[in-house]
Amino acid sequence: MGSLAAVLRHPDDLYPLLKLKMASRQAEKQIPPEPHWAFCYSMLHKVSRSFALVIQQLGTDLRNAVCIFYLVLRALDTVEDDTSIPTDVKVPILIAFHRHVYDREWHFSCGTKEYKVLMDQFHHVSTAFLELGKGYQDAIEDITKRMGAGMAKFICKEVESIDDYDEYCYYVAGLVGLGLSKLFYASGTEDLAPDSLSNSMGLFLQKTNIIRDYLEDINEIPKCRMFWPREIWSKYVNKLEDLKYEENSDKAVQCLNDMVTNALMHVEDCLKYMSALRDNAIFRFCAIPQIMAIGTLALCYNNIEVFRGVVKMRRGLTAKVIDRTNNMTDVYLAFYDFSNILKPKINKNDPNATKTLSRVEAIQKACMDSGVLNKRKSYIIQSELRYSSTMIVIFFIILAIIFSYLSSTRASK
Ligand code: IN0
Repeated sequence: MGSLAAVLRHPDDLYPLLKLKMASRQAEKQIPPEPHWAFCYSMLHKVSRSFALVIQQLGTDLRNAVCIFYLVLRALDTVEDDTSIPTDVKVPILIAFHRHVYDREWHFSCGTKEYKVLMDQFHHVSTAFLELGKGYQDAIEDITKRMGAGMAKFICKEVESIDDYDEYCYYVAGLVGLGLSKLFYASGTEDLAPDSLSNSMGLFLQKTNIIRDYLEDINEIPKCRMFWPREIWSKYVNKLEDLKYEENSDKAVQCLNDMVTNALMHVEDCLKYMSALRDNAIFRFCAIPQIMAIGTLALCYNNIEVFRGVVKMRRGLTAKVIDRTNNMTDVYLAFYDFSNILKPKINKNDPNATKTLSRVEAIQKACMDSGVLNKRKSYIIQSELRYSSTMIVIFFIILAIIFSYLSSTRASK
């Protein structure tokens, strides 16, 4: 019902939604016949729907490498997240994970739902890993080793300072950026990107997830760890969980805005990274999650709902982003548009208003300096406005028809 109402409110979502549905069906039909690859791709579809779709467009060898990289990282994450595993058992598993991927016999039962299946049947992932080219295997092994060690370091360490926050995000997401850049390079289609830019790509996505998932994470049972740095939240409340209580709404929104402002710092690096990509499939694969992230931040900024429920981009807008992101012009337009949604939400009484505004303006300047913005109107927001006026016209036409029908039936009585 909710999605029907959303489509009625945004009728131009319908076409991209149908296209996405068909692409998703098509991708599910293209699951390879070999049992280990079939397991890996169906697992990928289960744990990440839109990611599984964009991955599908990569060339076969790179696609297989990214699929395995993704599942290995998810498995590592499942071990890190499972609070029922005692630390003295967990730490050696995280540290040795890069060696387990070479061992077809290895498995460790943990996690829940689809992640439990992934862990129980991890031999399919290692069998597929062993079929990848050496360049891909080395990149996955290296990143898994560094990430496992970083996760182990943070098992007993709280995220206190902003430096800790950046360091934690580097281990769990920045390294994913470094690894993907290595895989793209190994595929022979891209130059090796500078580590600092690859890191920013991961940090921007991960910080957005950490902001968006505040309520889900704080309410998790058994208690999970939180990643909002004390250096930020302690300016507003005494305990991180106090942000969710109604009496602290003003402070909560100010803290949220501080977190969003911190995440925005990575945008210029991300634009630089994407503008250097040559291969169209790799470009789309990288750009779609980035646009989703800036869209999510624009939605979360100054929004108390982050502390009350789920704040996510509607499915139709996601479908539009997937459908309409094809080149750097689209990326600049989307970043410009979403910053324009965020900008008027900046309240001059917010303690970080000046900082936020200068970050937003720096992003808009980077988009403007690309020289492509004047050439085309935005694809996301302009069309939203156009369609909402279309909807008003349609509404009045329907009203006129009903009115004339009622008047004619009354006249005939
Ligand atoms: C990712 C990233 C990802 C994709 C493309 C390029 C990247 C460059 C640098 C770093 C990460 C990059 O994308 C996924 C996106 C994803 O999974 N989206 C979910 C939706 C959601 O809201 O979570 C979906 O269902 O589609 C991502 O978030 N991460 C990720 C993990 C592994 C790989 Cl190989 C690529 C997770 C993270 C922690 C942000 C890096």
